[in-house]
Amino acid sequence: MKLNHIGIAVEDMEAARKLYGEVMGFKVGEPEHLVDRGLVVCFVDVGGANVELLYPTDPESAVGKFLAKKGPGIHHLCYEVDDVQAKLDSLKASGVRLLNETPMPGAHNTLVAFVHPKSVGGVLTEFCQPK
Ligand code: CMX
Repeated sequence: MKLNHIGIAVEDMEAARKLYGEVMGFKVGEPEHLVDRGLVVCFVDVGGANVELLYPTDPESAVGKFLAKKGPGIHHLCYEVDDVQAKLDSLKASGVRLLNETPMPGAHNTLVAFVHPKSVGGVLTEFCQPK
């Protein structure tokens, strides 16, 4: 198990890409529009793990609501596992509140699932499995 990415909610994707690329000097990928989730995501290679910039195209999406309530900043952590369904089953058995009972397709050819922040110390937590 390892850290795959840190999701960061941004108010302006182009400004954020410039900040991470030109100003901080990281390798910034191309934005990917996840239409069904009302979201544009963009991965930044920060060495070993990634930063995932998150820009909501829909104010009613999870990230849209987060931005309105808390403003820009860290939105979630994502851990990579070999078998996301097995991880969900074991978390559920331990009493952790799942937001997804079964994994769904995520960005970059992965299967992903989320766990409610209130059941894991206030941090929205995602698990992903490369397909
Ligand atoms: N990190 C920590 N706490 C968070 C949070 C976050 N990102 N988002 C919401 N919360 C907190 C709220 O502040 C609130 O706390 P208080 O009650 O103390 O004010 C509580 O969680 C609200 O919980 P809720 O009423 O059950 O749910 P919301 O409608 O606010 O939705 C959440 C929150 C996490 C359930 C919802 O955003 C969700 O289902 N997220 C998973 C999917 C997601 O975030 N997708 C975008 C990521 C990118 C991708 O899809 O790849």
